[in-house]
Amino acid sequence: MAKPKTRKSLQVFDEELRQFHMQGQWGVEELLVRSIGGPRPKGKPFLWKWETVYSKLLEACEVLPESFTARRSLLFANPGLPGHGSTHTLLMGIQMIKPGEVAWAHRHTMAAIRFVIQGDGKAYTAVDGEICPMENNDLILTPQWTWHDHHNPTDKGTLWLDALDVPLIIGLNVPFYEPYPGNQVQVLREKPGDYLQRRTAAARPTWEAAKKESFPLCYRWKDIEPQLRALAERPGSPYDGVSLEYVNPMTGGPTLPTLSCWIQLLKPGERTRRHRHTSSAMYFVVRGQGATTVEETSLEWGERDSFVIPNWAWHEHKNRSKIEEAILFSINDIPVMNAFGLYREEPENSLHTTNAPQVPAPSQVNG
Ligand code: 1HN
Repeated sequence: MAKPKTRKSLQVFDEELRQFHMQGQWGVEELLVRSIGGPRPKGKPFLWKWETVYSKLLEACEVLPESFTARRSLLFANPGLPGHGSTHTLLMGIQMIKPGEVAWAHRHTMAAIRFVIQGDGKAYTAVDGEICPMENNDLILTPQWTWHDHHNPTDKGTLWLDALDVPLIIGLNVPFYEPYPGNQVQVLREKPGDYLQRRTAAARPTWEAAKKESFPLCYRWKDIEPQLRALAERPGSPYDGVSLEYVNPMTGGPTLPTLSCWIQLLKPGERTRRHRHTSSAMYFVVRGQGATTVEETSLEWGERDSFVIPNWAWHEHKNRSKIEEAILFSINDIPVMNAFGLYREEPENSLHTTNAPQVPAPSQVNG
């Protein structure tokens, strides 16, 4: 008599598949089920106090007396993403170069922005040979694969915020890096702003191929601040106050293909409405005092503090002053989300109005 055939258990079968470097979809299903209602925020809400950052920067000047190819930038490591970045796509830090110092040129596929914290307009970053003077609150772009070095010919330390798309580029496994030949300073153009002005203004040379995204654009605070002020009395966004996105004039889009920069003003006493979105952001407090509540964590901020809002985390901002406005600079990965149709935003309380099935209650039907 033939022995009854015993059915192989799923567990044994899964193990067999593993030996052949295969996996059943049912193993992935769990991941999908966990995503009902959206992703879990990646990383933790966290705040870095300026006092600590600045004192560590001064120490870094002693323990790393010369920077050359490496940068004296203290990076914000999200406590929920060890070794990965400030958010899952962005890396932010504060850099300092000492009087007389030059950080030699290099280039990489990571794109960067600099937001100046302490600069008198004589220190500068050079991008593809273009001299970009650094003055307080100026924004300078270092698009991917452009040569860049930093120069401080003044007698005071120069400080700025670095923000890059490092975790995204590493995640996509497309990092390329090159030090400038001979580990040197790049050949600089003579007149600051000249090259840029002739190529990004209303007319450009016809004998050069038109470029779009790799210009070392500089956004001067003296131009941005009046724009922000001019809109200060408007209601702005209920979620972000009077918030402006820096525009790349060559594309009409965000500053860079992978990251966007915002400047936002919160009126005295203003409290924004809670929402969440699939993009993540890093913030730097330009002016003012307040709190940003991210999920259950209240991040109490003051001037020059930095903080992180992980993606898909509920958050709201509050300006704690009844008299002074607050100004926040931030970077986000919205362009990446938009590029793939993955940007989603959810305002508080919308779950009940948009996602839930609209079934009228029996009393409503009858009455
Ligand atoms: C970088 O190249 C700079 O050039 C600053 O100033 C910070 C952080 C990670 C990777 C590259 C710079 C950086 C960086």
